[in-house]
Amino acid sequence: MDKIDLQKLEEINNKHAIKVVEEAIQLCKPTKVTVITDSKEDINYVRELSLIKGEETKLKMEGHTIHFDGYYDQGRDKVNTKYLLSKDVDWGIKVNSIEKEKGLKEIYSYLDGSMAGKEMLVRFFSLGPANSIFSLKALQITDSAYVAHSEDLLYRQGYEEFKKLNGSSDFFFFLHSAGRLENGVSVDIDKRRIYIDLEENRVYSVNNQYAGNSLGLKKLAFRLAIKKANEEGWLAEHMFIMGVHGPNGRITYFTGAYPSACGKTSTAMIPGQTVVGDDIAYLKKIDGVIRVVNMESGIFGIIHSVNSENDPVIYQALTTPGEVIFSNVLTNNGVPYWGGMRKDIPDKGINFSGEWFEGKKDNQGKETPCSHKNARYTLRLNELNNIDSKANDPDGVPVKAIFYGGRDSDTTIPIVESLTWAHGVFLGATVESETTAATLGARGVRKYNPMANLDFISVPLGTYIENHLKFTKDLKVIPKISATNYFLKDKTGKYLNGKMDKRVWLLWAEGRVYDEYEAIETPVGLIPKYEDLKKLFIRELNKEYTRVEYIQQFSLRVGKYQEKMERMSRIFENIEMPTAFTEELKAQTKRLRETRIKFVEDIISPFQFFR
Ligand code: SPV
Ligand code: MN
Repeated sequence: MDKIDLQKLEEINNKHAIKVVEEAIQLCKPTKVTVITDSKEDINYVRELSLIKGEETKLKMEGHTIHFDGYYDQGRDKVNTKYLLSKDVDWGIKVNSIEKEKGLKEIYSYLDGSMAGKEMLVRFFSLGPANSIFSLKALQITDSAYVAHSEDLLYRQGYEEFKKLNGSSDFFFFLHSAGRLENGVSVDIDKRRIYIDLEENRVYSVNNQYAGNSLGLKKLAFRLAIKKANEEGWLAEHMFIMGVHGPNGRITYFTGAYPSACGKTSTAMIPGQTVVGDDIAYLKKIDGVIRVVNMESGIFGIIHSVNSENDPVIYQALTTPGEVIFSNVLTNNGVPYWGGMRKDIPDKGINFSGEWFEGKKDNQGKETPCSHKNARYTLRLNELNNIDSKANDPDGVPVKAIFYGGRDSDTTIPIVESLTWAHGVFLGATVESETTAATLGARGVRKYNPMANLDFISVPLGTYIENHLKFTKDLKVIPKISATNYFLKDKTGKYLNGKMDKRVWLLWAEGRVYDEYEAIETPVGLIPKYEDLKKLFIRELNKEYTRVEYIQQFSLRVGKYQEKMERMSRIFENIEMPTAFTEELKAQTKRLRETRIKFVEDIISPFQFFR
């Protein structure tokens, strides 16, 4: 490390931070170490370095670049992401772990000398707005300029914030090496490891580049934050945050949790509303009100199907000058293309598989698409014309409503408001979703995913749910919770709802916060009345919403719900859960059974509940 970098490091005046940097240098043996502050020059240096090293390439449009991850490194690696645990734990959910000493030995062996001939970047970030009681600090060390650059778009600078730690060790630490590279891509994928040390608030990641694996601040910091939140009585959630714009200029803040690739970003981007965040939220109780901040400041979003009609705001940002990193899409002549963009796609170019041409097959004989299903864009929220004016407010925004949803083709109705907070927690805790391309492995398999957070929960499930249940204690305003499902299909496999219908569900729930709409009580919760939806569909989407559509979408599929409760009973049978949760499961099951006896039919029209 040269003098200037050393001075930058020493200026933060934190012996713990200096120690971890020293240890990382000894282990990874970089040729050069560069410390990045919050200055424009330093941030620009990272941006340029990524181009010089070829991790990113310039596209035609000003500020746009493209990055490729390895062919086998296109999603989160759940198999090789493990907790380092010194003793066995029973969290009630499957915990992927490795004995700590053994795991450390293994990952140290992969990290040993991993940066020989390379440059180590040392970066400081703030998870949450500056000068905020919500925010945590994070130190990222990486040999990937792409990783450091992405984090610069996605997170807030923290070099100055680190100085405010006053020497404390209360920060997260992430050490990443992309490992051996060929054509700018990690090659030792069989040695890809992501090991999380909850005791030390540290994560080691090696031999990978896909952001969900490599960027410490994304899902790895999230796991550390969940543990911290549970210990301290706040919530770290896989949630968007948005301002829903109701009548007369009223803005009501919502959060919503959805599994990866199940409509979280597209909900936050619904036209006419404003976005605070699209992935990770920190919620705290302040003066009897739940307030929330986006711990990020950018979006790492799925690009598939982003087009001017489905996602006009993002599409605009992706097709105009501004700082954007495209990853794993197709390029031809410096122009990016992706599946579902509704533009003519050239029949050849470069994509995540290398030289691509239409009809190219992988080694299993399957056709390689022009862009990967999990191809992404990375940009700062302030590139978007719908950013909420309070997106960076250190006090956060007040939460009035919460959505939970999964990808469910045959059971849950498009929107249902919970009967109580505890019932809402139950709805969130029993989310099921069909798997997607956001993680490696099979797609379309129904999986239980509590609060859309199964992959990230880092404490016993019972403790995690208890933390939600007791969150309303001493609250002046209790947010309304609703469960949504955007993926309901008819018998022929056709989706029953359009992508923009979310806008109606949001506005209905917004009105419900102020008791402006009546609701129909059903055994699974409170549902909208046809007349209210009809008006909202006309007002918001200029669409005629028919009674037939309403009946198709909002009929209670009692038999299917009962099957779901049977699956839940089996799951929770062996998990230690809070009594209030178990009571909700029992009560839900009983209400469904009674309904079945009373109505006999398997599918009950919403009009039958309304009299
Ligand atoms: C998700 O998969 O939930 C994401 C992208 O937000 S990743 O960074 O891969 O986690
Ligand atoms: Mn996510």
